[in-house]
Amino acid sequence: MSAVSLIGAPTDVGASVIGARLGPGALRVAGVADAIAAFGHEVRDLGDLEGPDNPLRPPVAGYRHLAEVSEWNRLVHDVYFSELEGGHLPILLGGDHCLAIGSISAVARHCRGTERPLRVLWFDAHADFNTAAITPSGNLHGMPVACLTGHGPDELTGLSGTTPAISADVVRQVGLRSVDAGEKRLLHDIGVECFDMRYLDEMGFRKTMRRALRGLTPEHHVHVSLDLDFLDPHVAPGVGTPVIGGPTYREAQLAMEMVADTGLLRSIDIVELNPAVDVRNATAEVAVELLDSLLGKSTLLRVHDRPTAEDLSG
Ligand code: NNH
Ligand code: MN
Ligand code: MN
Ligand code: MN
Repeated sequence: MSAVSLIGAPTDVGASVIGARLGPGALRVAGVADAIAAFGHEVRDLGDLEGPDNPLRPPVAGYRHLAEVSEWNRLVHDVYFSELEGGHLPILLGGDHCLAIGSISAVARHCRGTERPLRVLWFDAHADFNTAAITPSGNLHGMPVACLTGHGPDELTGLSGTTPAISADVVRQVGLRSVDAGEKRLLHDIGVECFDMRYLDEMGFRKTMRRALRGLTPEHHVHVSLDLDFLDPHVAPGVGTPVIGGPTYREAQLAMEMVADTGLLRSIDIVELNPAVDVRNATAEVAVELLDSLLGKSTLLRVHDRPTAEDLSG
């Protein structure tokens, strides 16, 4: 069984609400390492990265804290890449979602080297597809998917060694319900596959996840980027930018269980946890419970087969 590597990145340089810097500590308090060990994995807790402080400055030319965000992402990229190359399953403990530029750039570099096709599953209330020209906030945690697909500053688009790090067709976004106007147009023009809450309401989680997982082969590397504001704020209040109307606890769990069933999950981000606005660490605990499902918690429990086409049509 492969080892799981925990990489703490205690920063909120990509956000304007501060507090995500406390995320790694809260996830450790919620028992993230023991939860992983309970599945029989060796846990390599690499501790917390040390990067620049949050300078709390206004945006410059459309970006807030670009230098600090770049430095944090270089740090994340380097350690994430070396864990992947060592054959381990890295989990980024964020920190805000700008850090997924570093983690997914590392995954892209690793997949290029091993000739594995990549699928990125982006669970989020937001599309994170803003650019300097269209961002309403200048916050880089609203831009990681744009940067990864080549729309952003050179410091961030080139981290994987090739620009773009990934092509838009490897991404599936699930749970969207707050997409800015310019962002919506860009997503549409580029053709990112988005399963927003409207789609989830109409199709349900099972069919939606089957679509999001369609086309996977045994060679695929599946990366999950879990922004905790994906969940409804009644379930996960401890996030900086909550948006009402998100998935229930069980809907989110089913999504994670269906990812686990692929057997292809090889890297994870857990981001946007903000303990400063959480209630009794509940959001950190939910995050650990979602991780349980990603690692296969439901797998041994079923005594019957998975539902067949006939079960589902009836
Ligand atoms: N779309 C907004 C922005 O770009 C909010 C982004 N906030 C997030 N994204 N938490 O996941 O500022
Ligand atoms: Mn190993
Ligand atoms: Mn996000
Ligand atoms: Mn979000």
